[in-house]
Amino acid sequence: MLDNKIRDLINEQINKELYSAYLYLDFANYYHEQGLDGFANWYDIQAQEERDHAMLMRTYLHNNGEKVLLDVINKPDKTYENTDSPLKMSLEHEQFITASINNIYRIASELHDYRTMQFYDWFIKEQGEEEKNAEDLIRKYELFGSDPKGLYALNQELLSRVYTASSFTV
Ligand code: OFO
Repeated sequence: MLDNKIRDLINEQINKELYSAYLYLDFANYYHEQGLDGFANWYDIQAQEERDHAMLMRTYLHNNGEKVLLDVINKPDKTYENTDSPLKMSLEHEQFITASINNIYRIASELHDYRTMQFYDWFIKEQGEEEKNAEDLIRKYELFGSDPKGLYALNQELLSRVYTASSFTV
């Protein structure tokens, strides 16, 4: 059994991960509409990964005899003014998620909940990678996105991304 505070925070985090999936699907829809299938593919895969994160946390609660409480997932309400708007929003969103996961880790540490800290070690590393990926994409867009050939090449690069399930298990 986990401390109620930790249980509630993990349930909230599951909702945030599912919202992340929803948000990234919305980004993917936008890029499909723009004819940028590579960018759309990138965010389709991001959405799958976010769902996986939610499922890992769900399994963690189950394994610890805790109740999983699914809450309403907010509607993505973003408007995209430019082709790079989702890229910037993605970085901001990942920073928000990192702060949220760090908060769970901090509280687990205060409660001497070493099991939860160990579980979230993987997510802390993952967030570092996701923030870096988001920053790299913004940078590449700044370098190549304004040139049609550059944008085409970047779109092709993102189209080659394939989904691989995480090797992390609970
Ligand atoms: Fe769930 O990995 Fe980022 O947000």
